[in-house]
Amino acid sequence: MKTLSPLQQERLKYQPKLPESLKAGINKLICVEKEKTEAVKDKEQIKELFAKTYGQAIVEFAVGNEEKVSGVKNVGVILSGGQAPGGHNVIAGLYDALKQANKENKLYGFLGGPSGIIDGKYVEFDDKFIDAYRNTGGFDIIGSGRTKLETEEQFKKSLEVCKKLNISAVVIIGGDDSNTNAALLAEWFVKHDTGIQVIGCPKTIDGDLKNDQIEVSFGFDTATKTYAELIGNIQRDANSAKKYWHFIKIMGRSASHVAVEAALQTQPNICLVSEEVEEKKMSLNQIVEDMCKIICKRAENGKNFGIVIVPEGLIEFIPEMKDLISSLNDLTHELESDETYQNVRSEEKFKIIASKLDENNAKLFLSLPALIKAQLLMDRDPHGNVQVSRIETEKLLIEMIRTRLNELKDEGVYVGKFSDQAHFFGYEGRCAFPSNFDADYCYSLGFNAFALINFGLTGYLSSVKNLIKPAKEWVAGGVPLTMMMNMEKRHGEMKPVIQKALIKLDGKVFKELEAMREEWAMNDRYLFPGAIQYFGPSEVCDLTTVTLQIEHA
Ligand code: FBP
Repeated sequence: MKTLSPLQQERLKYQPKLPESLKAGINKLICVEKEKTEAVKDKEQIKELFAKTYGQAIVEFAVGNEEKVSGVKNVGVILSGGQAPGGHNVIAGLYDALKQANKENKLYGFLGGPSGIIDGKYVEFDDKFIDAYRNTGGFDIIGSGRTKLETEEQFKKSLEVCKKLNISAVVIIGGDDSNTNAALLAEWFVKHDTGIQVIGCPKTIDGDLKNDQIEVSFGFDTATKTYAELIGNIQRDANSAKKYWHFIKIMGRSASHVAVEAALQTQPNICLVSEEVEEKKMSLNQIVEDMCKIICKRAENGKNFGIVIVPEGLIEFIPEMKDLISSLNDLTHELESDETYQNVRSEEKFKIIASKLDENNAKLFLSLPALIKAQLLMDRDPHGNVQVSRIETEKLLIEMIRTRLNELKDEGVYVGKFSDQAHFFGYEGRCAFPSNFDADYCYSLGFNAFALINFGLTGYLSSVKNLIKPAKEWVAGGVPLTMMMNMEKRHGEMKPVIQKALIKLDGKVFKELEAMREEWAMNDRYLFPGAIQYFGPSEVCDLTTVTLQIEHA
């Protein structure tokens, strides 16, 4: 029996590229302080909550003249939140830098996400352990979890575990919520004089952890290329059979970056953008009406097929739905311990919920198909987010469109035949082998995280910039986590959190999509990107996403 596929064997040999500065060696680096920072919003509140770590300077690494000697350090690492291709390489980069700095250094991996540090569940890495995971997808090396680190008790337990293992720094690899955890833990460790540092690494396929300093989160490149391959294949099928409208929901919990990037790579007939829906205050009916117009026009031209991309987070951006979901968040939290509610059947639950909503929300809630009502009431994640990956927005749209097209048919406006196929691309892309870009980027982020630790920094996010250039020209450094924070309502309370980066409607990426939409809708301009290439010419294997190219051209 084989234990590794041929591609697995070949990928293990891939040598990730590092920026010039990091390549020079961990003990040769010098740390250059750049400008001091402020929180993006709610400055005074964030400053008060993060009195010890607020306002630090951005840093960049350069190569110095001398080789320094690094003291012995034990570090712990946590994978947090949803899987993203390249997580294993972050750990590999961190491990290699730590061993390069001092062979006596140790790296511990906390098991199952942030709960691992609280419960003291860990492994110690060695060369053999790490080597088996180089350039592989997934987070199975130590597992992941979504535990929110925020209580005094959790912090105290984490401290005990760190003391036991003599750990002086913790690296949290995660998205916006997980790096909010990192910021809180960093602050607590400084406030309690523990001497333990905390560094974050920007992970999430969603691409919404970005700003002037963080050009992209890791995993976005691989996931979008994987979805683009699948969409391209479906486009070929649609164009061959010419009989189905394919509705493809694409993962990305909040912002539409993944959907937009996948659309730029494939040029479908319709790509909804959640941020636009919110900005234009579009109702569900309006969205359906706009889509029906395109479906009718294509039918007039004899085209009863097409491709629609639906961002996973759409439902939360439709103003009326956003309001409803926000009320449902509070209500489901309130009813969590209500045994009568918990034990009744769905239909009864719907009635109880409707009786507690205001008139408009109750009307909207009751008008939704039972499937969607039930999905809207499912458990929130530990951060209070509704689990949009489990809401079948694509099916809701299909159902509403079918009803509307029947009406339009009766009025003689629609002359076609509507047959649909619903798809959800999410888990297909989250654990793919990291692309060359993600393999290099992640390895650099991990290596760089140790550089930040070695300079005694805490409350920083590992940052590698200049990403549309070849890896050797990338710029390594760190960005204070408090710089990205603002106050938001979670579980009914205002909390400090890292602000999500949404699609900017006046930004270059959206403008590019907007300019081409009409053409894509009527004249099929499908692109077929094919599979991610790991070996071969650089123009095919080392391409960055279209988003990065447009944003940083
Ligand atoms: P992160 O923000 O943790 O990176 O989440 C990414 C993500 O893949 C989202 O796109 C998706 O909505 C969510 O995780 C699904 O998570 P889960 O599989 O835990 O339900």
